[in-house]
Amino acid sequence: VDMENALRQAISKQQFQLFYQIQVDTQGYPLGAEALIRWRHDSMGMIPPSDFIPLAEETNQIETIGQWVLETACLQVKAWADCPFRQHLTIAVNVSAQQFKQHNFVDIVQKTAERIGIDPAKLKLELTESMVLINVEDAIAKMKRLRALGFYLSLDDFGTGYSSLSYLKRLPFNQIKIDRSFIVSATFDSNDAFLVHIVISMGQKFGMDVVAEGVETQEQFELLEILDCKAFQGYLFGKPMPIEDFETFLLSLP
Ligand code: G
Ligand code: G
Ligand code: MN
Ligand code: NA
Repeated sequence: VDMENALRQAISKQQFQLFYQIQVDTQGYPLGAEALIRWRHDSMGMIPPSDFIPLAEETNQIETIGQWVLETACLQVKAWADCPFRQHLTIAVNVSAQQFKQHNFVDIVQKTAERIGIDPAKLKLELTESMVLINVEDAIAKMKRLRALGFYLSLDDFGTGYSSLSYLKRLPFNQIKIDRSFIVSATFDSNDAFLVHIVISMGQKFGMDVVAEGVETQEQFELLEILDCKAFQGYLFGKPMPIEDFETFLLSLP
């Protein structure tokens, strides 16, 4: 199969779909969702992003796909903003390195949000450390502009990269997402529990929100609460799901 061409047709064939995974506070109230792309291929069925995002990057399709994700997420933010009880919900989108390095990335995001008419604070852009470190000065400049426009910046997969601490205080993130590898081990490895504790305190000191990713068990959730974590994401609260299911799911929450 010619995956590259199949991918090129995926938007016009309406084969992409965003799945939404809930983020909650300590009380279980919904804060928002992370949008995670899925590709429904004609014959191959559902293809996970790990299997096509790298191909999209290699074949210069990620900007187009990233734009589709951004638009779709903004339209959903807008739909919730117009709906009682849903107005506060945010959506986090994953930005790829190639998208972020575009010279006009900030303009693209700003124009899209403005055209659709959303509050930029409701759109969380998830960046990773590695993509920021490709060109730190350029990244900081873009991040400052995005912050000045009111967008919310999250540092995804925190703890998996290298030079975290020295850069972190220079990078204007609103939020740190603690990588799920630390959450998995925190309940049985006291060193990892301590690392999680340090990241949470550091976030508090720097005025950043902290969200724990990949929370799967009640035990992990309780430990994170003791460590003063205020926001949570993971299978314990909900798996990524299509918007229709997500809307139904929201009705079952406090
Ligand atoms: O559920 P999950 O299999 O969705 O996601 C796997 C990986 O794919 C994660 O690292 C996630 O950040 C990435 N990913 C999911 N959706 C998107 C997207 O819309 N754009 C980009 N660039 N990456 C995504
Ligand atoms: O890399 P990023 O954090 O953007 O991607 C999130 C990935 O983690 C997605 O593939 C998503 O489906 C997955 N995920 C979300 N919650 C859980 C969880 O509780 N456990 C596991 N194993 N994976 C999760
Ligand atoms: Mn993410
Ligand atoms: Na992550």
